[in-house]
Amino acid sequence: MMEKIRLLEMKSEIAAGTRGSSMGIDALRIASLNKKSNYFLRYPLQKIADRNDLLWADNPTPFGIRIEGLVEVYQNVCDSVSRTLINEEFPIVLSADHGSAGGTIAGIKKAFPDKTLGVIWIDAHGDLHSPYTSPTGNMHGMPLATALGVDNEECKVNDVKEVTLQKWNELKSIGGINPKITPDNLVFFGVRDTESPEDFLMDKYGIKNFTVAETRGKGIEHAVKEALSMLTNCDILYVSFDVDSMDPDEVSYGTGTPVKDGYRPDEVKEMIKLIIQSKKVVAFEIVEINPTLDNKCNKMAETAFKILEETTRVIEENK
Ligand code: 5AB
Ligand code: MN
Ligand code: MN
Ligand code: MN
Repeated sequence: MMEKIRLLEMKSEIAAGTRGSSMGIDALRIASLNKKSNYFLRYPLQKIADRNDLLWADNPTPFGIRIEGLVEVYQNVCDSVSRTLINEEFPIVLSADHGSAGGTIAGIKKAFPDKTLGVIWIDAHGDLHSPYTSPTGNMHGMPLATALGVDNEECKVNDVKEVTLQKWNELKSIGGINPKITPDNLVFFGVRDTESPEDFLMDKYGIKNFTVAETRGKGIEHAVKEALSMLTNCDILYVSFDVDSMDPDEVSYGTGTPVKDGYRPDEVKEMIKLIIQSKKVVAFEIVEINPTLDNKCNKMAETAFKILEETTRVIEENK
């Protein structure tokens, strides 16, 4: 059966500390124009409302910057993702920063409340912070903690205002189910830049991270097989692809938080393809493309577009 695909465009960049990722989706569009495939005409595309107006407002919540806007963003993403899934379409979420991905997870869980959801998070970062532990207050470092429903108060370093905690609790409860995933159903690929509160959680819950070296040492196929075998109890999977998982030299630093020693584009492309071939993936997301930081014109988006196109092809042929 051919899977019906729906593109969801989420330009929210309020959760990042660096400006410009809202232009990432248009950068993908520009990259697609160099191809004959008419990617952006082939699939229905739905724009999801953001709160980027808050970028020009005062920020009253230092350890959860613009968190009140992110609550709305989560709700909007959750609604669109769940509606797409209930209509038996496959959502490909094109997002600016990674902050909204907790809303994607909320939407999947809302659509499939009785299914066990597994998450494969391809990223240089753990994105496991809470307002108590974040070194920056940037919400794109926190989406997985909202999905896991963890506050990590044991590792508290910040004195967080009551209003921030209220909004944090709202974030965790979007979609009506909290927690949405359990730590044993989360697998990382490429995480190499974490802070100690995140390391604490990864140790405490034994969250598996396939490092770049381990992935290469075992071979992509073997590593993916192992990851999938850790997720056999999951009925459905979500793949979240943060482009900073790739090596900045390969993608010309076109992302807000680059970290050296990442994957090559062909490695992530292969990895995502093999994961999708498990036939359990119900949603895919790509995030954090920032053309304003790209030091080689639009190379990041061009690279990301090739991965997106191939991933879409595999989704279509595999369902
Ligand atoms: B991304 C950092 N851990 O919390 C923080 O790009 C970086 O979505 C977070 O993975 C990076 O600010 C978030 C230092
Ligand atoms: Mn991320
Ligand atoms: Mn990242
Ligand atoms: Mn990033």
